[in-house]
Amino acid sequence: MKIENSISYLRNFTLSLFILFTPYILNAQNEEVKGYKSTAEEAYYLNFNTGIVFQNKTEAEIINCIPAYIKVDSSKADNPFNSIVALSKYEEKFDKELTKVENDFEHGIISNAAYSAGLDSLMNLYRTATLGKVLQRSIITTDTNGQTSAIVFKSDGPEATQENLWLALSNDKGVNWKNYYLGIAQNRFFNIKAKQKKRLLPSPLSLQLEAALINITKTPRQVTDTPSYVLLRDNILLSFPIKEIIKDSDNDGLTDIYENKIATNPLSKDSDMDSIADNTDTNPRFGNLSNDFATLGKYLINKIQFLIKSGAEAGEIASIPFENKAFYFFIIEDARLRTYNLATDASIIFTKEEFASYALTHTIPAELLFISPLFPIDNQPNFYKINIDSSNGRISFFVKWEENGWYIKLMEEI
Ligand SMILES: [Ca+2]
Ligand SMILES: [Ca+2]
Ligand SMILES: [Ca+2]
Repeated sequence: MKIENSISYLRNFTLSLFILFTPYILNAQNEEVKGYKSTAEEAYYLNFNTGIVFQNKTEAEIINCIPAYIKVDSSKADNPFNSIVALSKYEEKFDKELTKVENDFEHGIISNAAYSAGLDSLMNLYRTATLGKVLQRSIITTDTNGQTSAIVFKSDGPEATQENLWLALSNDKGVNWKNYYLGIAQNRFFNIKAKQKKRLLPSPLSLQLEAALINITKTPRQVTDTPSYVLLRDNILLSFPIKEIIKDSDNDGLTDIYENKIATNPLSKDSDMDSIADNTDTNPRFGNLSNDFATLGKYLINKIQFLIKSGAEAGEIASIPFENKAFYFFIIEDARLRTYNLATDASIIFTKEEFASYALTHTIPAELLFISPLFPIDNQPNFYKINIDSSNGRISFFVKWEENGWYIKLMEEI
């Protein structure tokens, strides 16, 4: 059993949000649903596109998404493309141990019980072994040059196509570490090679990574599948000046690169001017208001985040962790629902138009969630339908404003 199979095995304990959604959506057309028609909803879906068209880009469009602080040099690399599922040095380490345990079992060297215990212990190590504070299995490459130590690693998302790349940086040879977002994601659209031939820190002032430019043509539906891709350009060397990676122009605790990713203002400590600084604001783009519609928005987002978490696949829905905080991206059509304030996880909210423009210069997640306008139900005052659309289907809520607040009914039991 190869390690990626074992990893898949672990992940298979959980189902993604979308797999959870799908069967219920298919059964959703019950009698009650058919009774509530909305001409506004029908009109909306005449032109609706989930936006997943953003997923595939031409080479020129991909190059347009490469941040300016990254220098791309094709002349200095000589590290042929292998595969996007090639194992890193650290993954290989776990794989080797696993092969040994399997081999010992097959040859009768260890008992059934010892085999199970061996697997458990390896899986536990795989889940927990760290270097600095970084999970070993997430590490792509490491280096030390002078007093500077660096670890480049993938954020701990489960889907191979959505792993944002981070730098753990130490200025005292590995005693203290701080994490910085590198502004790119593994395999979208760079494949950072699992085996780097060149050193990560050619000097204490800059990083370099050997990569290939690829385009994912099909994201896996099942965790056991590997994505399909096309190789656009091999042997590129990416260089990053460290001073650009750590730059925080407005001194709000979020780097310029990170603010670019979450679409906040890198030159303002408080992008939406609601008196909550960007680094603590759980809704840094649309203010935080307390009103009836914000309450409804909050309920819907909480519900979605609960579903994400109960599926234990956080990260699938465009989350990017910042230290201990996850940001989730949502496209919310109804302006009244955008101003909610969550206690814990943060939301990066876009209008559909903003997101279309963002997608031209950023890599975006394979899965997106669109929260529809509140569609008035024909002939019934204060009664609405609202839908959450993704590439895999739609989940709907009935929403009614009553004397004491919102009456909300999930059309599907999940
Ligand atoms: Ca900042
Ligand atoms: Ca800012
Ligand atoms: Ca704010």
